[in-house]
Amino acid sequence: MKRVSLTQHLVEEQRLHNSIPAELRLLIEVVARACKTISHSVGKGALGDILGSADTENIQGEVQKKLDVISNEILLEANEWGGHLAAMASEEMESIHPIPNRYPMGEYMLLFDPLDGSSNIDVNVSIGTIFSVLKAPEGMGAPTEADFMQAGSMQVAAGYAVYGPQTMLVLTTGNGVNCFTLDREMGSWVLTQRHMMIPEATKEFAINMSNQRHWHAPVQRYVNELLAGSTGPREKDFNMRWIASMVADVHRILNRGGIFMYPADTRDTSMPGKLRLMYEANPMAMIVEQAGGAATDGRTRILDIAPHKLHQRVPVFLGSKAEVALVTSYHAEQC
Ligand code: AHM
Ligand code: MG
Repeated sequence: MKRVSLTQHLVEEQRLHNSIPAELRLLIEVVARACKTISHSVGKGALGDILGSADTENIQGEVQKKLDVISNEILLEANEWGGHLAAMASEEMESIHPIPNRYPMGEYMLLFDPLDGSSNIDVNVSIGTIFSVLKAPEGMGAPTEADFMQAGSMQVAAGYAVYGPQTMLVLTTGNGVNCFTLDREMGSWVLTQRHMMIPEATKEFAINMSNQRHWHAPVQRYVNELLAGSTGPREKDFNMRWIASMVADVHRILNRGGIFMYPADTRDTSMPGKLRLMYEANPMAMIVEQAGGAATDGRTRILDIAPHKLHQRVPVFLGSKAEVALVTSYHAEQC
């Protein structure tokens, strides 16, 4: 197999589509380098003293794991000095992180969930990093949270790294989705899947079934039909998988087809769903759409949602197009 590195791939994409300005390419490479460092820490586990809680809480009131904090620091430090960014925002930080004055300010803004699937860290199950890149608004002064309030359709790049049996980087800059595997000996990202496309026909779904009694009627209806199997309205048996790490669940769906759901439920109307629009839903929605799939919040295309705050949560339905369309149509019938 001819090895194509991440750098070579980005340079070739730039030539082909003229869609990756040099600044953006460098920014993506810095993020990828940070993911390599995170992967190294993840791989050390107890030997690197990175397991367990950090005795701090994030803005959502969730207890932070040591690795949440370490990964956040790695991404901040790697991206501060390159001159490509105006500001960053992270699931683990209350407010935005403008680039310090000692460094030049660039024209992009980076958002990330540094370590997704935190509950899996201490049990050696796949976790990941999710990121999204926005353009800073024209003529922007000192960056504010308002500058980040752009719909997901404005993203210029999105990706995730999955730290599993292999470390992989899945990336889109708006011209399809490509996957790179980390060559641990060489320390380089090697292109291993070109133009990933989500299979249309599916027999798999991913949802946390323990919340079933709290779901709203459209989700109850959709999942009940899946569970009814070959004698039900769908006339086939479906299988269920839930890794509790969005990165790993979405990665499986990108490869095998299926639908991932984290719906809102009846418990708390002020917290619609668990996942965050800016750090999780938007980048994953861009990747999934670029791979021929779909992503909605049950009613609206995720990439069309106008954000109103940095840490906003949304219900998420994403994956194979026809499945997302069906569960979305059940929500529409409900009104
Ligand atoms: P995190 O960013 O704090 O790790 O939370 C997000 C994760 C997702 O990766 C995953 O899909 C979901 O939370 C799992 O939730 P649950 O514990 O309800 O199964
Ligand atoms: Mg997360």
